[in-house]
Amino acid sequence: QAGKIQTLSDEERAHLLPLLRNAQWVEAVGRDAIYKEFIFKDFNQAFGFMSRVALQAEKMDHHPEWFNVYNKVQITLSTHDCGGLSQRDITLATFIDQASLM
Ligand code: H2B
Repeated sequence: QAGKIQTLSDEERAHLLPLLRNAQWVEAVGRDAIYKEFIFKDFNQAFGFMSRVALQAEKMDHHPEWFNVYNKVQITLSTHDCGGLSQRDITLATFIDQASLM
């Protein structure tokens, strides 16, 4: 995590964005970010998921933008340190998908 974080290159995007799309992540409108909506059985499941993500985000020092109502969690990932999508967002998105299946 040393050095200045950079937004993903065109080459990295060409490779990664289709994989993210397959996992239901979409490119945000009007900004360099990715977005996904998660629906759980109830608030307890949603908040358990958010707790797992929160602990990992703090470990990574990389935090989601998110919105929760009851069983719904909407997440936007972007890296404000570089003003766009970086490898950190990809790493966190991968963790988030795993955490949503627990
Ligand atoms: N989270 C996200 N999503 N993007 C960042 O650039 C970021 C972060 N930077 N969490 C971290 C914290 C930075 O502000 C602190 C000072 O390390």
